[in-house]
Amino acid sequence: MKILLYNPDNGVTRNFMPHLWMFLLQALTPSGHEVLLVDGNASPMDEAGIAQYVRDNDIGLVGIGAMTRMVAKAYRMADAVRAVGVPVVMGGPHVTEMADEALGRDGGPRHADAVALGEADATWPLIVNDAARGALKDVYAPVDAFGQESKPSLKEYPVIPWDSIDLKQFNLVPKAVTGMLRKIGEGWGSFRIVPVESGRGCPYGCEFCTVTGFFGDSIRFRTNESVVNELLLLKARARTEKGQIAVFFIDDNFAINIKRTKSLLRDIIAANAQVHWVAQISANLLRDEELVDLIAASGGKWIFIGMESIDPANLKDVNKGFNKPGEYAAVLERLALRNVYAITSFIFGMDNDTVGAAERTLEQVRTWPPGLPIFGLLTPLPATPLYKRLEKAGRLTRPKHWQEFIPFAMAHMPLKMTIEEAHAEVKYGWNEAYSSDAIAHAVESLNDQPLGYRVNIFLSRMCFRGIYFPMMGKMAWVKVIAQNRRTIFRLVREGFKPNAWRGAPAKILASAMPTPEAGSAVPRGAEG
Ligand code: B12
Ligand code: SF4
Repeated sequence: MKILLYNPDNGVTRNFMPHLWMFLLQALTPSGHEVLLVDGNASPMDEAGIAQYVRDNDIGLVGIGAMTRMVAKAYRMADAVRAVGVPVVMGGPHVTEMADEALGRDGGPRHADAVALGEADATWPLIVNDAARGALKDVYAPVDAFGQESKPSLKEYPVIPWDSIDLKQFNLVPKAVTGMLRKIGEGWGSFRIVPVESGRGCPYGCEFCTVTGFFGDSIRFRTNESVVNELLLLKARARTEKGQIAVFFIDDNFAINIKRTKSLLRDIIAANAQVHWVAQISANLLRDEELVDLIAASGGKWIFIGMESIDPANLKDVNKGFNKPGEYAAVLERLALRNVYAITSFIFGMDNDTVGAAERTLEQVRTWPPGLPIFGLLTPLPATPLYKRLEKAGRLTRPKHWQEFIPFAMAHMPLKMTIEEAHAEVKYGWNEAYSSDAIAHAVESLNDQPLGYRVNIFLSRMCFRGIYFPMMGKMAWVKVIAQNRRTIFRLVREGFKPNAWRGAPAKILASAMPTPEAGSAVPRGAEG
């Protein structure tokens, strides 16, 4: 049987990384079946397109995964597939919480023939076998022999064949320049960000987050060896292709067990498996100097930190009081000293937010080492404690907001401002943080660093603009480049100076530590 795994486009941001679930389920598919992958963010498709694809390729089963924000599109695509007589199974965080919606048991239309609840590592092979003999059940739940919910241990993690998977649709280098860029240094003919997980679960239970409910508070890890082998495979592929691969460790809190994270990072270094990587780590865990040393030495370049708010009252409200805004600056300095920078994520529309929250946040951000700030609105995702609290208080204005997804739009009444004011805050945050002045300031703050670091922060800010600003067309890009022409001109002029790409690579020279070697994702010059 031919199986299509499809991930709908999210309708807001550009895709910079494929979704792991597709590769994982592909690797877990019983032999004898062929699995095709289509990520709508990279290969846009509409309802007619998917119906045609399914017919042309003689597909016998379609699997669709979706976050809440993509589920309306996912349902439309599922309807189109079912209309041509091919069964659809849906999985992922949204349908796990809203299975009745997907199955049409809540009074609405049915969109899926079957729903996979929770982690589908163990149920996927059963689903495929049932589909192959035309006997799909409505619901597949991961349970043990006693009918109790069971979570995969991750100790027996499948090998994802990264050396042979077709990754063409995920190359971030524009086609027109791949030939030329292949010849530069170790090769820049392709640049891909690849998701890798080293563990699952987070016990912190922040009020707005799906993770603790979905993955459970029992944390599970892969073996160091299996993660290291995956990195080695990716590194080898980058080298053969004369391209670059960076890894996004998608663990919700990559350092949730610091001892184990340190041991993994040491093994990565020992096996010479360093690639440049990004990971999500909460600020409280970044107090540990040795951990930060190992992050830098093992190839860590960007750490995603869910700061959420600079107001302790807001943090307490959402059960994230372990974030201490008073230490944000120190945490970021500790990273920056090793030339590791942060993607700092903020949420507006929280209960203690008042008008001006975005500017107050930016006042702080401007005093920190440069990074990539991102902004969102507090969103009641189904089955989260936040959803339940707001529902009980009668504050949900769009209780089924996912049925009509609107980017950057509140679905509940904030307490100390209006919905429109909250929208204005998030818009202000994006506009100000990515203005040409803010970008120039970020670049200049690294004037004591080799040019590579300044080019890196400039390009990263540009990429984030491209990813997050709603659908930037060619003309919008021309405008952005024109607005940033002074910074671009300065960087280019400096690039031609002798020794421009050399210099002390970091304020702390971790001389005792090995540095990431050739084959990593940032130009060699950035290493100084
Ligand atoms: C990586 C990641 C991202 C990436 C993008 C996604 C990508 N390209 O991978 C980035 C960082 C950009 C991102 C951004 C956002 N994310 Co995000 N992200 C994640 C994260 C950390 C990992 C996803 C992952 O790969 N998990 C590992 C795989 C193995 O798990 P999985 O995807 O759930 O798949 C398993 C099962 O669900 C199931 N399954 C999944 N799909 C399917 C399909 C079929 C057919 C079947 C049978 C089974 C199945 O089987 C898999 C194996 O067990 C998750 C949290 C988490 N730990 O999952 C949040 C998460 C998915 N994100 C979330 C959110 C809210 C967002 C944002 C909206 C946040 C924001 N406010 O900006 C944005 C929007 C993203 C967008 N562009 O639309 C929520 C989604 C909740 C929900 N109900 O929708 C999550 C769960 C985190 C949370 N805080 O609650 N995210
Ligand atoms: S620390 Fe992050 S992953 Fe863990 S519950 Fe809080 S928001 Fe979710």
